[in-house]
Amino acid sequence: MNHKAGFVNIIGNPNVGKSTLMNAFVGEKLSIITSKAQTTRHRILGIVNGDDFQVVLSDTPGIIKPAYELQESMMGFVKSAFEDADVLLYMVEIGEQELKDEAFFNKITNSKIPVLLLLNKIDKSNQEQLETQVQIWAEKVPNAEIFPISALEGFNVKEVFNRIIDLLPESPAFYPKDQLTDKPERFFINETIREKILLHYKKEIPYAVEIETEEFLEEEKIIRIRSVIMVERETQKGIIIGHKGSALKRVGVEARKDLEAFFGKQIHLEMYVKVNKNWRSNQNQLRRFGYNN
Ligand SMILES: Nc1nc2c(ncn2[C@@H]2O[C@H](COP(=O)(O)OP(=O)(O)OP(=O)(O)O)[C@@H](O)[C@H]2O)c(=O)[nH]1
Ligand SMILES: [Mg+2]
Repeated sequence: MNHKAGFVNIIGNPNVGKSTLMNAFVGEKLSIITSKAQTTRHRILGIVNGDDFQVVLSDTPGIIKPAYELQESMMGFVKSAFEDADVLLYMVEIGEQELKDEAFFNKITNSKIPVLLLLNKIDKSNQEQLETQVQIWAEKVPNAEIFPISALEGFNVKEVFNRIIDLLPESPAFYPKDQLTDKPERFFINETIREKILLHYKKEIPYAVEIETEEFLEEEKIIRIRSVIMVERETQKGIIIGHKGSALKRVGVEARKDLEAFFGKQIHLEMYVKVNKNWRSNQNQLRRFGYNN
């Protein structure tokens, strides 16, 4: 049998469920998921391998109008995902009517490559609403095949995957067959900590945070990790730490639990908070954190 392989890139508005779908395809929690917009900041590969196929999925940040350099860079990842896709997965959620950025939307409707429009979160809708939505999107994106799905409950996910395989070109694998992602271990540590911060802090705080893992020491029975939580201002540092360190402690307890599951090993996690003034608008700092594209 001939081997198929290619790039399948997931794009769409913030919070529609892109990362949930990628994790469902891969069967691992590669991307963090929260109910807040702009959870994903990077382009993250999730590779699904079979004997005669390799699907290289890309999870991308939700499309927004950038207000500062970090967000510009996030939109750069989305742009790159248009450039190398063999199949585009354009995800919308029930109730949504438009992609806010017109230029991106035009790229989708004028796409020369196959577009699967995934109408997500149908577990939250009824038949009537679903039919109306399918009609709306069929008119807006006539070049797409529409799949109503629930990434969370796994509804129609297998069907979408089978269609992807149909559409992939014949090609040898791009990555070793035992590889699951392009990101190193430290990336997943940073993301796990950032997820807990998105979950437990309000308003602007999570958006002002970046994590850097300074030390990753794997011993026989334990992995020792030291990570810095960077904030933009002194006042944010106090908020992250909380009264007698209680807020930071909660982040540590929860992140450690997830990391133990991810690595299948005991974890010792040490964290401290540092001010890195206006890092979100500083090109050098952004490059250092992997936002160069
Ligand atoms: N009810 C329902 N909720 C879902 C479904 N898929 C995702 N969600 C929820 O929607 C929220 C956002 O999910 P994510 O996967 O983080 O969305 P995203 O598109 O990656 O978001 P950004 O990275 O911020 O652009 C989370 O609370 C998910 O649990 C679904 O099929 N049904
Ligand atoms: Mg995401």
